[in-house]
Amino acid sequence: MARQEAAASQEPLEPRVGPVPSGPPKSKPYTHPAAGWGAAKAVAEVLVKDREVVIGSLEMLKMNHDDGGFDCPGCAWGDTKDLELDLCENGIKHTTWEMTPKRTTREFFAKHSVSELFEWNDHDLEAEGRLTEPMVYDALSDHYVPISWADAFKLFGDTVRRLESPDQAAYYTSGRLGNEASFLYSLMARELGTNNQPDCANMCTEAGTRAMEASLGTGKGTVDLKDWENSDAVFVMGINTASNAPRMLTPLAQLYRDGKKIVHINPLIEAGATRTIIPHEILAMATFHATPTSNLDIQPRAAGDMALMRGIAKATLEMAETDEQAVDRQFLERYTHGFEDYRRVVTETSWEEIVHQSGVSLEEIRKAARIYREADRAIITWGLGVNQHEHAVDTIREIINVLLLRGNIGREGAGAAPNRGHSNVQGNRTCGITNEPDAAFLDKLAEVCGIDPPRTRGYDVVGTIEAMDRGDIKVFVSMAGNLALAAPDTRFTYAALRKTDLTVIVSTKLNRSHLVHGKQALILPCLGRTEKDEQKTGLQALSVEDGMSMVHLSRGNREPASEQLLSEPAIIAGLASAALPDSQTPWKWYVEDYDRIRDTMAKVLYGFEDFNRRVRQPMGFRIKQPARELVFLTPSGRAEFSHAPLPDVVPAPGRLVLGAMRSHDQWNTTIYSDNDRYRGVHNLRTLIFMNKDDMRERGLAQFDPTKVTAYAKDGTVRVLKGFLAVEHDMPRGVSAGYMPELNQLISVSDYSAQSDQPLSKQMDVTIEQDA
Ligand SMILES: Nc1nc2c(c(=O)[nH]1)N[C@H]1C(S)=C(S)[C@@H](COP(=O)(O)OP(=O)(O)OC[C@H]3O[C@@H](n4cnc5c(=O)[nH]c(N)nc54)[C@H](O)[C@@H]3O)O[C@H]1N2
Ligand SMILES: Nc1nc2c(c(=O)[nH]1)N[C@H]1C(S)=C(S)[C@@H](COP(=O)(O)OP(=O)(O)OC[C@H]3O[C@@H](n4cnc5c(=O)[nH]c(N)nc54)[C@H](O)[C@@H]3O)O[C@H]1N2
Ligand SMILES: [Mo]
Repeated sequence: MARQEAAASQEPLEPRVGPVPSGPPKSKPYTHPAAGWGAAKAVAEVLVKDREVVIGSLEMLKMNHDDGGFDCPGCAWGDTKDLELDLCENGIKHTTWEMTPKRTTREFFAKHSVSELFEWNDHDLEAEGRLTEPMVYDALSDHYVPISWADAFKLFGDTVRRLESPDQAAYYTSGRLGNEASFLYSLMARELGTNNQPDCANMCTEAGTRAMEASLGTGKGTVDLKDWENSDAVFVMGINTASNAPRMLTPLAQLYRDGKKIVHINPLIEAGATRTIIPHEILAMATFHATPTSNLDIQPRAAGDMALMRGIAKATLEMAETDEQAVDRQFLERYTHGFEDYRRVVTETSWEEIVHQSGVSLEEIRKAARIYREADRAIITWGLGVNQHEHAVDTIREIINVLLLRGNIGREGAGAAPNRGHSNVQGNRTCGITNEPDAAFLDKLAEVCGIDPPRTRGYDVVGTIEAMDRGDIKVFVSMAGNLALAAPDTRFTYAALRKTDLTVIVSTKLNRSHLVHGKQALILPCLGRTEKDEQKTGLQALSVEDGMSMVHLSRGNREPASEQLLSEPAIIAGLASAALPDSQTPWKWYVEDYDRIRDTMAKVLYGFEDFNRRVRQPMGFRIKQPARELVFLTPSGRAEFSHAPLPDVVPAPGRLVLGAMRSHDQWNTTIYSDNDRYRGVHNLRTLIFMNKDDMRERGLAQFDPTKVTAYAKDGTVRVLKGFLAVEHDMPRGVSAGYMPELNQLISVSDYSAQSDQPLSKQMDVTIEQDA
């Protein structure tokens, strides 16, 4: 499909992603603290709805614990021994979603054709419950029909072996996949001969990884939970904490109580940036005692973060002229490289430009800089509001520049804290999932596993979609996830997926990626994280790595949703054995006992020595973080200042910047309801948040239908009609709505030249009345 064609259509692509609304849309500002009773009530509603009240609450107690429970799939926040009940509403929702008693059976598939299911909304598809057995697409009847596991593996094996080149297949990973499965999956792809290993990080946190690698020589964050507790100031940039990282509220509130400072940087003032009832403090909940979580809220323009950081650096350097302690000279001399050049770049950037590009007043920038100066130990954490822009890598490097100025790396209570998304997105990469593996890793893999891994760069997410469109990728395999909806340019992505010969989707519930399929298609249902994984030598556990680099075991304790489900490692071994009949890799033997996989991983992966023993320690183990120890694996052996000029991020006259983010009641492409409680919105997902003056200027009243036109870098134009305008407290020039609905406005060509990530938060749009 030509991009122009993909762009031409004016109708919203999906009938609806969220459920059919239960009433008229409502919007009023949310005035209660985050978490607390609203959250408790929401949890109760989910548990009652899924008739899992008792089981649900018992399961929760086993989550995130050091005594053999399972890792909460809700986010990648680190676990602690002390907080008995540091759970959150959204973690509970996410887990009970997997534990639903409902089943999507062969009778269901017999009743509904794929064309019919395609017309369903995504909420209703997943609401059918857990998948129960492998299914194959039957083109004659347009239905999915049952297939045995052996035949499913054979179909994959035969198709892959017929390819002219192993590079005609791509192996996508979503961040749910455990470490052992990630290792086996990437090994399979490389033994087959391809590095086409796109993953969800290509749309999520790639920018941060690249920035930190360039600046600090490591792609991982440098702080742990102890640091969070011991910080004097935390800067939270572009994260909707109350919805997407609720467990961060606990340290934020505790720091505030201790008189420490918290600064939120976000065009929207999110609920987590006001006050919270600390989730595990039952007494606080009972007395409605809320703790503030913010000392300063800064609302920059979209993508104004780099200019704001430059401003904080400039103010800090100005203070240093009279204040000996404002910058850490000793640290700069001993551990960094390029400071003088950076100082020059900062001096040459005028205050006028900084204020204009950040959209923040000089006074506010100085206020933030003062908080930064007065903190002995500071943490900067950032999320998608920073990662998903054109100049995200430069912006995150500017964040690191600011940290370096005051030696805020490698000290307790200080550091860089990229907020991760999926619970194991960091572990996927550690264990080999990447389209750009480094030579040292491949050498080790070759030596230990006796394979000859490919050395050329494979396709990432955007590259995979474009290659499918060209006909260069004929087999698409997906381990968890829902690429059809998560990827940009929905219409183009659908067309690209439909050109393939075979799609293989390993998942727990029915989703859009099963319905937008190749000529042949397999749905392979797997065990969820809460379920018992029984293999030949007994019950197995998988390991995961949280956003603070702690690796620990996750063990399910529920009976599987169906007897036919296989674990992800078992599915990978089945696929691999069918595609690689002469393989020397002992696939089946590995699956009999995951300790065997871990023994091999210990030999291949950096920092995994003695894996089996260390992962069984009470809280697991921490992967060595060189930058934390002030060891910088950069070419100079020092932390590198970057010197990028400020990009122009001010929208052209009449244009706005549109960002696609999450509502409170969704988990990526899984939509629980059409409410966004903390932003005060009910019964509506097809909306565009705008500043009231931007609305007035366009003659838009509350809930008026809009026509949004997005202008892509390649010159194509995409139009979306009928989404309702909703007034929100945000700067002029910024607009926002929800993913995945807004993905249809993002051209596949609109990815950052720095990170290759789709520009999910920086669409260039006009918004007008839908005549
Ligand atoms: N416009 C826009 N687009 C975005 C984003 C954005 O902010 N804006 N965000 C991006 C980001 S950050 C991400 S991470 C991606 C997400 O992209 P993906 O990771 O591909 O999508 P998810 O919605 O997380 O995947 C959900 C599916 O995973 C399956 N699943 C759940 N649990 C399991 C399990 O235990 N095992 C297996 N095998 N399957 C399971 C279920 O079938 C479910 O339907 O989307 C990206 N897309
Ligand atoms: N409940 C729940 N939890 C989740 C997820 C979920 O879907 N539901 N998804 C998980 C995943 S995969 C991820 S990656 C994370 C995502 O968690 P977040 O990073 O919070 O992701 P988003 O909801 O996309 O939006 C982030 C924020 O960026 C702000 N923003 C937009 N543009 C800018 C900007 O230019 N500058 C700044 N400073 N801010 C900006 C928005 O106002 C919004 O508050 O959450 C994870 N946790
Ligand atoms: Mo993510």
